[in-house]
Amino acid sequence: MTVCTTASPETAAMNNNTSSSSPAPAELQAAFQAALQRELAQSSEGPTREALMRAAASACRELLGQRWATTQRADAARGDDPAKAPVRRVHYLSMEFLMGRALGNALAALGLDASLREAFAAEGQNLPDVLERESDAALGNGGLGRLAACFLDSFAELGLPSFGYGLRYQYGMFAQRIQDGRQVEVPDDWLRLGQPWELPRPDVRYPVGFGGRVEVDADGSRRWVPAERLVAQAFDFIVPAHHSERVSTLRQWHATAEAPIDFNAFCRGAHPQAAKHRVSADALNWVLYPDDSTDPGRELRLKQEAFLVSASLQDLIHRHLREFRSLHSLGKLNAIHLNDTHPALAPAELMRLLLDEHGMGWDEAWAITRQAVSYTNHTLMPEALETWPLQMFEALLPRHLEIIFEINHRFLEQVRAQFPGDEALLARVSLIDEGGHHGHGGERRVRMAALAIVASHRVNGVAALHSELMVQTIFADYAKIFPGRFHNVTNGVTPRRWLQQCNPALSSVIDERIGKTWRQDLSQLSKLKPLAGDTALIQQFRSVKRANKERLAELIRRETGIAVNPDSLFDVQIKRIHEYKRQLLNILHVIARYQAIVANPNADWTPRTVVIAGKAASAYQMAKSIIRLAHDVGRIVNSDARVGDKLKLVFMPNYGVSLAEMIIPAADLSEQISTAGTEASGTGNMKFSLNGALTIGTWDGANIEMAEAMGTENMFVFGLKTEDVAKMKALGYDPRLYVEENRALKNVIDAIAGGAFSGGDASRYRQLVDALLGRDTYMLMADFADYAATQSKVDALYKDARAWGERAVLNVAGMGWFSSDRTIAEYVERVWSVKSLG
Ligand code: 26V
Repeated sequence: MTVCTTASPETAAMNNNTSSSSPAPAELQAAFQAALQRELAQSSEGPTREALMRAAASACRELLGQRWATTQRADAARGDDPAKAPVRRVHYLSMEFLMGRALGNALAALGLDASLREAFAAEGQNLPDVLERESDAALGNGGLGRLAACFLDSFAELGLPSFGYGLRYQYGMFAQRIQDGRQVEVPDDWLRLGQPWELPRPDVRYPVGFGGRVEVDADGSRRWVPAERLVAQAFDFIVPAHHSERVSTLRQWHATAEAPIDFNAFCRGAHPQAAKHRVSADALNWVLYPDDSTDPGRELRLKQEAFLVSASLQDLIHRHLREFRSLHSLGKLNAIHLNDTHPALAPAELMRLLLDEHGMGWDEAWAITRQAVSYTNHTLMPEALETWPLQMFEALLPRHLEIIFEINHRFLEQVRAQFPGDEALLARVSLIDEGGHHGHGGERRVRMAALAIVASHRVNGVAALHSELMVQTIFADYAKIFPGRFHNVTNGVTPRRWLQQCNPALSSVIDERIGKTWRQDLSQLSKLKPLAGDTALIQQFRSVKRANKERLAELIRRETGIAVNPDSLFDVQIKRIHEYKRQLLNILHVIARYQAIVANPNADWTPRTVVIAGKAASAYQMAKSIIRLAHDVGRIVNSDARVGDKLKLVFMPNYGVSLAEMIIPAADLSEQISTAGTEASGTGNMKFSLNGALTIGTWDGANIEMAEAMGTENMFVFGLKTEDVAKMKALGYDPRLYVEENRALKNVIDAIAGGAFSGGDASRYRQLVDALLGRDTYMLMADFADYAATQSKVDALYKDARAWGERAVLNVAGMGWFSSDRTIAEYVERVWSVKSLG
């Protein structure tokens, strides 16, 4: 799929490439050997796996650097052909990019796996072991960050002129250790050994201010005089296309002080004082906020957001002026996309730059801003809607606040004209929450989602249900004011990482049947549908799965000491730990099954290995308690001789992109069991199906569209629907009634409450049990019976290997729609193209 062909012959050649023309192996070998010599000169350890990995990475980096320059030249020429509508350059602003490892992807994209395999063999090492030495770039929390990484892959693949913009955090997502069954967070020092991938751009630097005051000049124009000035410095991370020579760029900003040392203070011997600016700048680089459950309410986070936005937009303007000489065409030729509200200061900053620094008038600046900006919402959880205390905002960003007031004033005038007399509506939609309620102690706050919506020409959700609920619930008022602004773009995942690279054996099986083009055009997978009954194909699927399960079993043994049987059904739930995702429902089912096995050990049980992995936000006590319960239950179940292989519960520590790449190809069953209406989309769900796992899931997020694509009969769907949840809550939901009428469920709750898994300590899970029997916000009790019954259907089908295998094939065959290439093509068509501006 190529959506963007630009005018220049150079780009056409770059795009028009079905198989990537890789550099000559000799060229790479030379670059690799030179880099390896440099590595060896820096260490006395000899050619370790680390040294090989770093040498390979720097050899690739050189090649990618060349492709980067060619891509930029081609993109800069995109306006040259007057006969063609020029392509817009997309600027994807995100506080998170969860890239994972890069070397395997780069080698595959450059077509260099084979030649590096040889080079490593010459040093007595094999490719997978070397690839494993690279640390994950984990600059994201979860779904939103990983989606951004898949998008960069698709930007490159589709040849879209683009920049991803993020921050270069020194510490990414914390590493999770487990001590005595409890999560312990350890800093993720991912830059410790240097970053073989990044290209520092010392010449790309922009000033970013904070604090200070706004001055009014004699002519009435306003000028911000910041109290503190930092410098944003660019580091590029290059993402190669797999089927052309194009690349996409992730530009990450690093903060330094404008004057890193106060020389006078230094000479006085006041060293801490002399380093003050440096320390304050460095705080911005420090750490990725690991908390997606609560608004951290921290000034530093707001500074990070403002820093990202300001540096990125200055970079955009600089490039646009270089290419087109004038700012009038900025909105037409550039798209600025907000990945959730974290970069929602962008419209205010763009207005400031256009008005104050480039002397443009309000109306033109606003028209340009509206043309450029678009926004994606990624969650309906009300606690995730960002707002900032007005006082803090004003202290840090006084000029931006003035601009937001002016945007708000004009917006509310429009609403007043449209809905005369509706004062309540004005208060609800205002960009400023006047604090007339108790939520935040009555203080005034800036509503970032409101700013993002008012300033955008398009606002989307990430799956059909989510986009519908978005306009019916959290954004209902705005949808009334701006009908037509809201739409859906269902998420997708990159098939290069999430099938080709993580599951080479299954990829070969698929290649044999339908050819290799699914890597570029995932809809090709539908050709597997008529083959789903093919015994040989089912057998091949099965043996690939079996091999992947053996590999995972070995990893589980290494990491946790637990021996699991690769013939058992691998039942997997891996994602952030959150109450709405209901890992607890999964654990309750494990306990029920455990009790049933003990009561009736000779029944014909389908052996199961339940695998859970995920991180809990550090301040999220309930999520941490769920992790501990998983360990407590696992300890009892896994050591009970009466149970043996019939049931195991494994918690794999330190979930991340690389662990997911190992686990997903080995899963038989994918758990996607959020309360209906709570999971915006999910993308893990897609990765599992793509790798031939069957899904047990609720009618939620993208599960719905997946079921529709593959045939609902091929998914194990259970539980309340969104309307049921709403109705039951309205009528007064009492979870105790469900417990009283379900003997198995009652036994489970009693066992936890009585301390059966906590050495008799009845207090350990009191809060958790009270939450279930009290409000049960996510309706676990109401869904338990159907969940357990559906799990029995899973058991029954798994016994019929042929029927199971046929469905596994149908799952893969149904996943063609869920490529991030399709997602990005939709964004281009409806949000980012010149045409979409109307
Ligand atoms: C909020 C905050 C608040 C401040 C601290 C840091 C932080 C980080 C993240 C968030 C919001 C996270 C929202 C998110 O990850 N949503 C997920 O987006 C996926 C991609 O669209 C989607 O598949 C998942 O269903 C959705 O939960």
